[in-house]
Amino acid sequence: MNRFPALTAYAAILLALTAPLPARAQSRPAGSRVVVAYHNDFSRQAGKEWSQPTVARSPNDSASLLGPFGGETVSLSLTGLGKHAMVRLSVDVYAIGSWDGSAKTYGPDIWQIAVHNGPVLLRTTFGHKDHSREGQAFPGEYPEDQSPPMSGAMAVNSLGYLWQDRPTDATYPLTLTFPHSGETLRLDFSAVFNTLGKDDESWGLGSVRVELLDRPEPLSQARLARLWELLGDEDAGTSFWAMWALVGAGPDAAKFLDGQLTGKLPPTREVRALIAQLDDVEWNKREEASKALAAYGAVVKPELLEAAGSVSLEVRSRVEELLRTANQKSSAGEARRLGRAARALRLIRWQEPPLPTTVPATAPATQPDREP
Ligand SMILES: [Ca+2]
Repeated sequence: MNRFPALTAYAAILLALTAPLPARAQSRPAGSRVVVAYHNDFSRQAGKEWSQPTVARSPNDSASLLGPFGGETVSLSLTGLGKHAMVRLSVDVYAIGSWDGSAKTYGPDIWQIAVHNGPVLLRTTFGHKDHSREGQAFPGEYPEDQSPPMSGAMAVNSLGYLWQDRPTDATYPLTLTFPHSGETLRLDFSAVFNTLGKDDESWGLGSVRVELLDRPEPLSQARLARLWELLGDEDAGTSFWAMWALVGAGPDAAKFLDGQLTGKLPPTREVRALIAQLDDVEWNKREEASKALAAYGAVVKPELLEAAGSVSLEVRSRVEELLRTANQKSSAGEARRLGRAARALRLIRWQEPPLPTTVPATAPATQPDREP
């Protein structure tokens, strides 16, 4: 079983980030001021901060959870947050039942966290080893990343949920730190399953903690450079957690990434215009936009991920194909690095330009709604 590879990678990165500092850097200010804005392990109840405050005990009575939920959106709304620069979200996700990962048959089974009216923080798939021979996107993002089923799981079959009389659950711990300074925060957790029966897959949250940090995590130039290397790591989880370490470093990391990506990023407005053109009434125009986006390669992944939840089946179908093939323009490691770097930049700067309303993860695109 692949229980710990992503955790190991994440631990290695954390270790690298917390290793003793050279003497010159030790004069920097002490750690961030951290305020716990919200914490619930659901052992008692969930309040009106949740759009669906349903709590349960796991069948073997080993854990409490918010849920279980199906293919729906569940929101956490926090208000009166006070002054802060960053939010650190820690959550244990329970994937319950026959999750099929990124499989084309019975899948993909997609799970997502988004900031309402803000960025998609994570759009991934989970797969149970008994159901997902094609693997899953976690620890990474769907559809570009691929890892063995249950990669990054902290525990497997520990909750007592059964699917056709066999134990079928996995627990995924997540910690994501991102810039946020508003008085209110709404997080949308959602899933979309490709499923035959409504009880095939479900999900729950085992623990949710939201902390407010007064500043980003400072990183030395040497550590920024090391994370730049790790962004292109062949292990999807290592690359994924390196991206999140950069996002947690905020403006310093953005400045560093700007330097690395000079001349490589097309104007966002142009990319968004091309994505809008993917839904043109004329097939020729849609094809033209697909080809232009494909030519940019991995650096347009942030915009493609934003469009992956589009209401248009045609756009979703074309975007998923572009995300799948975005790595072909350059070597896999370089493409992964560029895609992650562009995405880190977008996540760091999401509060600067207004973003369109985030839509929940939508049903997977299987058939275009218009024929050529
Ligand atoms: Ca499924």
